[in-house]
Amino acid sequence: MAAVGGLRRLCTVGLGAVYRNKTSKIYQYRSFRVNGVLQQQSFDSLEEKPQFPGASAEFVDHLEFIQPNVISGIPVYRVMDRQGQIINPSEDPQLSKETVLNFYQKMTLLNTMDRILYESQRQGRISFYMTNYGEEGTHVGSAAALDPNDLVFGQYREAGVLMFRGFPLDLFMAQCYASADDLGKGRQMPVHYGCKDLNFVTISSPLATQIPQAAGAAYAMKRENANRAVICYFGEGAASEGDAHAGFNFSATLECPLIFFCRNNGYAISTPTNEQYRGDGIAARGPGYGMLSIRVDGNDVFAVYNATKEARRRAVAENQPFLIEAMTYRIGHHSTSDDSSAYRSVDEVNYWDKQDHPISRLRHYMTARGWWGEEEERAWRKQSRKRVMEAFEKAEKRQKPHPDLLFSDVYLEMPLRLEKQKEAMWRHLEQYREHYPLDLYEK
Ligand SMILES: Cc1ncc(C[n+]2csc(CCOP(=O)(O)OP(=O)(O)O)c2C)c(N)n1
Ligand SMILES: [Mg+2]
Repeated sequence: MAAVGGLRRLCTVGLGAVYRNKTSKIYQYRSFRVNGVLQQQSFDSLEEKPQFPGASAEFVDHLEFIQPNVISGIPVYRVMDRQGQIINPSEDPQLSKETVLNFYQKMTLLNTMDRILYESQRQGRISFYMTNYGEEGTHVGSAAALDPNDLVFGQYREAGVLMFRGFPLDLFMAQCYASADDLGKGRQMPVHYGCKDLNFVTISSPLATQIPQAAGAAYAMKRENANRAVICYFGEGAASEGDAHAGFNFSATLECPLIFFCRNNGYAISTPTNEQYRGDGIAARGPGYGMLSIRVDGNDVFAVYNATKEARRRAVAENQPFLIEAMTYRIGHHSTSDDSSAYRSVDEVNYWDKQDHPISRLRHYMTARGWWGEEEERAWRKQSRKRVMEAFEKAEKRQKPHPDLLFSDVYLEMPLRLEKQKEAMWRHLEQYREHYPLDLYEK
């Protein structure tokens, strides 16, 4: 309770303004927000009260440093226990059978796609891959709570969000295989998806760059009065970047309809959270920025759904950012360039894989209602694998994009230096033709 009280106090910090009335007496009005509602308080400047414009506070006459653990032990909101039972019926989102089956099918389809693309990389068919194992609940729960018009900024481990929005398997495969069907025309590394029609901004690997970009986009939406929100996903490691601070602070001060969604999966490549930060995770930082914040169990798809839905509703209604820290676990290696057995134990990974997995939790929920059984599971696994394999075979056989596309889409009119580089590329390809499988590329 003490922590919650502390949070509330910190959330109400605001700015002061000075006015002079007819009798030339100085009055101060301090503005602050309580649960998003603007309040004003006046006081006489001659009183022994702090009047600094940068903080609302009282004077004290004893020296005391604020303990870093003032905000600690932020609770983890959940709806289901590990056996998929609803803990508090009033928190049950009461989604229809059809909706819940769709959640489950998207989570497992993502899992199947991950397995096949991961294996493809191991076989040398694609250059790189990143799996989403263990984080399926954070993707589907949050994506389902948004409006399709809301704009998504991802980090790179949010393929399930794009899948939930309807990005077809063919296009996932086309991107990873850099085929001629890829929306990015084969110019990005695998998993750097983007889709304008689905309001999903193309992934860029430099960590945290999406955070200030999301703040800017949300500010534009607010100014347009567009009734849209932005959601910005990032890892707990990316939250250590300076860009994260810039994005948090801009969105709070400019009061932007933005949901910051941190996937705290325990690791940033080989850096565990206990080396990544001090303090109580990422949610604890929200009050420092004047942001409403919550920590949720990211392996509970309903908790993620409820938290995102409410944050989305209020972000748009009240024009303010929200911070959601979804606690989860990265079951896979960081990427195909990583071997996580070098820095964590098999037992640790097994715990999350076997005992606290978002997919099995949702399955328990469905089984208890008689919505899903062994037979459905077997049929769905077979069908989803077949769909993924078909898309994979199609992408592998498809030609690569025309080499000229290396040079397009950056400038409206191609600068002379790029023209020259393009000519040099073709001269090189002509001269060393036997070394380049040009027949694999579109003409
Ligand atoms: C600016 C920058 N620094 C370093 C890297 C290398 N790098 C790629 S992913 C990563 C870890 C990120 O961890 P986290 O944000 O927790 O996301 P997760 O991979 O756990 O989903 C690092 C250090 C990078 N891409 N960009
Ligand atoms: Mg991480």
